[in-house]
Amino acid sequence: MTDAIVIRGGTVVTADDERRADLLIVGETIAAIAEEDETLDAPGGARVIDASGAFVMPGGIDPHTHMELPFMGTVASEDFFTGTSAAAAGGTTMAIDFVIPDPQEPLLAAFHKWRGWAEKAACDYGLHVAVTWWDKSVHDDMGTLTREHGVNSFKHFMAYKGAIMCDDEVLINSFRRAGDLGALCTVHAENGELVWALQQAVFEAGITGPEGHPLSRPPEVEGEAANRVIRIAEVLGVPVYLVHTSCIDALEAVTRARLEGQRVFAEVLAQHLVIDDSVYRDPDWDKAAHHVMSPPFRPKHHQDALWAGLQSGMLQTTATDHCCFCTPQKRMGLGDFRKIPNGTNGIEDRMAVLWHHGVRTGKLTASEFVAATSTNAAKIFNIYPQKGSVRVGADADLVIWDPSKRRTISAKTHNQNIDFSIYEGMEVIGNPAFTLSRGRVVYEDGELKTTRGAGRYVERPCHATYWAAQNLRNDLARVRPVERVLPEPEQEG
Ligand code: URQ
Ligand code: ZN
Ligand code: ZN
Repeated sequence: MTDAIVIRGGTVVTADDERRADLLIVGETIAAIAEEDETLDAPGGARVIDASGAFVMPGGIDPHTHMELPFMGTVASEDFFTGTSAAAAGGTTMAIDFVIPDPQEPLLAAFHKWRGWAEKAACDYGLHVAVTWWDKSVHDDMGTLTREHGVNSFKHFMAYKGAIMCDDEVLINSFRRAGDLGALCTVHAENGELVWALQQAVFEAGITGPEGHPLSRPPEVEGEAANRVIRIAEVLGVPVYLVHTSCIDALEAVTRARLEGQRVFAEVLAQHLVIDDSVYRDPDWDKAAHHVMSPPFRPKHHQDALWAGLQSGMLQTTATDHCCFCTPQKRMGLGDFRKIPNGTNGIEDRMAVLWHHGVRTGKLTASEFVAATSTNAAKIFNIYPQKGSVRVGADADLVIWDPSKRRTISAKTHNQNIDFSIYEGMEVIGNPAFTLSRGRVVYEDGELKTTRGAGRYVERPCHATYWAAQNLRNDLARVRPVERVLPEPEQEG
């Protein structure tokens, strides 16, 4: 059996447990998982991979990437092939990217455009679709996308005024529609009107360099939007997922809602856990501009809260928001920080950064690491256990993780198509030895073995619409009767 692989001697780690077990992969799926002390025989012709001393985990799922995104007058330098290849080098075997229609661009047309770009992917991918405007056609396209194209999540940008920003009316229309369809609403929560006003004020005060970027988007701007969108979702009785939760202000809004039983999910980016806002004070304009992304890097004390959010389960997923703009592109903002394309790298480094700073420090167990880098995203976006699990019958998307393998992150050696790294010089201990995508070895001992176009689009079915109904019932039961502040009407004489 030449399409069989036996992974021998490893410790299988899932979001639930860890145990010594051999695996047999036949074709694209996991065919057998041995008992603890059982040695799996390798069928004739099968390849045997020695995983002794290593962990065998579900391949990472990065629920937030932007390959070849047209944005701020340019196009992200990482495309679907190079980006999903770099992902594989870092142990990630699936990315969920974003279709972002221009305002007035039909959602379905944008979806098909992105599908064309993504054909070159090396590993599997999904597509969230952004709702950037509203009319009856958007309402209808959302139905078609859920029924016929395996889209179960719709993105909303509360920032980027004058471009893709949604006002409350669009949020409400879209959230109600998504709730009826059983689809999940995801949100970039920053108050775009405040950002716009602060950008003008900072620029007019003569601050034109990258240091102006964080001044125009303080944590309060994210906290306000996070709270507002969570409240909108609560009243409408729909679940909501906050992407790139970067600060205490937003985390507090998420925590309050979750403690009240509201169905709120939240994501944190690996970079927000380990990089702080001192990067914007780098005297080298380029280095400071490399870190211009939104929400911006925050003062260091926010990191402790974000790690606690992961540990407590208030933050369920980790992502990268991988959106690459090379230095010449960043220099479009020379003299005006408002024009620096927003975005950074990260898809190749997320898992090693989380392992080194999370598992090796004792903040996260290996199982919690698997939950945060793969399984939770698979469950929230409804592709579990096909993805995000180590189970018989699941896709053989796996990473064989060597906890002792050292790497110093550098743009000189990374596989990402970008001329810098926000993690430049960071040593990480714990890296992939092998990565498998649907049963094929795509990364092995430092060498990429990806094939252009081998990745597949993963359809993501909607959750049962009970989410909407259940939430509405919950909320109606929980809505506190408004105290009658008006005097009782005069009793009819
Ligand atoms: O906002 C996003 O998520 C996209 C446009 C990537 N850029 C960024 O700065 N996060
Ligand atoms: Zn965003
Ligand atoms: Zn993004």
